[in-house]
Amino acid sequence: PSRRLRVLVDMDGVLADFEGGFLKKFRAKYPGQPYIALEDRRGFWVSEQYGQLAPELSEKAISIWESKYFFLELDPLPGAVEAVKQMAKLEATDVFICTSPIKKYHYCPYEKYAWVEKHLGKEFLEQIVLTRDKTVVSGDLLIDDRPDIIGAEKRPSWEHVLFTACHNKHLELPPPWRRLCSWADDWKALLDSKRGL
Ligand code: BVP
Ligand code: MG
Repeated sequence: PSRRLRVLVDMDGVLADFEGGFLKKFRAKYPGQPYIALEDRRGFWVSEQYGQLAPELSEKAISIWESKYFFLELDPLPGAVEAVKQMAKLEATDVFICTSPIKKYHYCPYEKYAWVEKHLGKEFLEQIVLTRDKTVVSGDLLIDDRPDIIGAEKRPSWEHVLFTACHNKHLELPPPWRRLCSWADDWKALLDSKRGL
């Protein structure tokens, strides 16, 4: 095959443990407040589900990821760092980290770059795409935990493969949707299925 494969890999919920980091810091900052165990998470928006528990919990939840060091201190998800480093070394394969910053921009964009440098190394700073609209980024695959990725481009070039997360694991995906269940799942076979098409 003459063409290189371009893989877009999401960050929150795919490389970085947004849900786990959120819950840990929420419980530390608001002890005694109700919270949602990861097994009970439903729906992409943490703030919405917390708001359903009690109206004031929505803004309390938001205050967690708007805080300094929230994004920087997220732990990598199991196997994520190793997988992305291996992926980037594959022949004829370009890997980009495609991630949406929150609109409160004071810390998040900086900390996303710092996280990538810390866990993946300086070389990967070249591979970061920060965008609120992933449909305008071209690629063969987008590995992302958000089920509904829409935007200005109605026919994105990538196939969205849903990365399993606590909030999406119960969703039944109609064909031809595919999942990557974790980084222990066969991501190399997934990439190979897109080569030479
Ligand atoms: O920056 C993260 C956190 C934010 O959305 C972005 C998800 O990025 P991707 O992984 O899709 O690239 N975010 C925001 C809210 C509520 C905002 Br009000 C939320 O509930 N969950 C969430 O992830
Ligand atoms: Mg995500």
